[in-house]
Amino acid sequence: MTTRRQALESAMQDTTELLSQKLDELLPAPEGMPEDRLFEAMRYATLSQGKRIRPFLTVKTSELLGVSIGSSIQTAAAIEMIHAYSLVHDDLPALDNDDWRRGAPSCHRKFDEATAILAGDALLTYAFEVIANSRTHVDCAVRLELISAIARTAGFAGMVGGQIIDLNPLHDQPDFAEVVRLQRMKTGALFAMSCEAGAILGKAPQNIRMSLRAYANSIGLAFQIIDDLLDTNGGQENGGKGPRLHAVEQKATLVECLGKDKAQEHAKFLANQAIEHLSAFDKRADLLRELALFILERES
Ligand code: GRG
Repeated sequence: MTTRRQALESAMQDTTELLSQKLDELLPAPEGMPEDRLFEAMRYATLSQGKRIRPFLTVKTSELLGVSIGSSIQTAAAIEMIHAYSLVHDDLPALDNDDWRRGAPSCHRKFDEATAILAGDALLTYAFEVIANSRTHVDCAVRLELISAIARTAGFAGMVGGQIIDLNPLHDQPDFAEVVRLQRMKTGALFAMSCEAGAILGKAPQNIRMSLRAYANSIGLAFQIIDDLLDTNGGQENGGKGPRLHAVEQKATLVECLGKDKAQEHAKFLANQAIEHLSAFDKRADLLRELALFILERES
């Protein structure tokens, strides 16, 4: 008998394969042009082995709302490009200064700093070109709504805003609410967007959109707590990032606020809360429910 976890892992594998094909098709390929190095860096950053959680969220929320896989995988590919850009830039010496990403040298270590900056820029801008394409959705109003929501997510009110707060903490001992706000912007915003994308593509009513965002907010925060717990333990086995104790110690995290045990408990509470947010859906949302539990138990 297939367990829920096996079903989730198999569904995630299917999405990963579809996504890899789509990214390979969309990303520019080196073909003897002066800009080949840029194309290679864009591919290196995007086609490497990530967990592909955000694309999975877009594909599965889309499926719940009857959206075609053609639309959802194209949208998921654009969102993954934005995720890849954020990792490339975050690893740069001016930000986290990480030599490793996804078990391999980070983009600026593999290529060079200037190429990594430009590859990140190109991935971010190309993501919007992909969303604007009619293959994303036939209705241009839907595409415009996606563009607007993704721009808000990636920009000063979301990922970039979260990143600057993370770099320049206001004071030494930020409280729980301040750290939650930071994590919502830095990590949670793209999780929420990945789920909301399905709702936008499916022209879902507001209550469904809100339920999916609430689900994503809860798993996004749980994901970040687990990530910080993994970072606290450090080690090369941690997603190939290598020991990051130095980085964690300087940053405001919920693990720091709550302590390891309470942080773990809070992540569990958030995963259960996420599952409750899916109460409007029948068993077709079971993979999303299982994902909330998977996030709690992940080891990389
Ligand atoms: C705008 C430069 C910039 C950054 C925005 C998202 C972000 C802020 C920085 C990325 C670095 C980082 C460690 C963010 C915390 C969220 C997180 C744990 C990202 C890694 O996500 P995974 O584990 O990565 O899903 P994979 O490699 O599996 O895709």
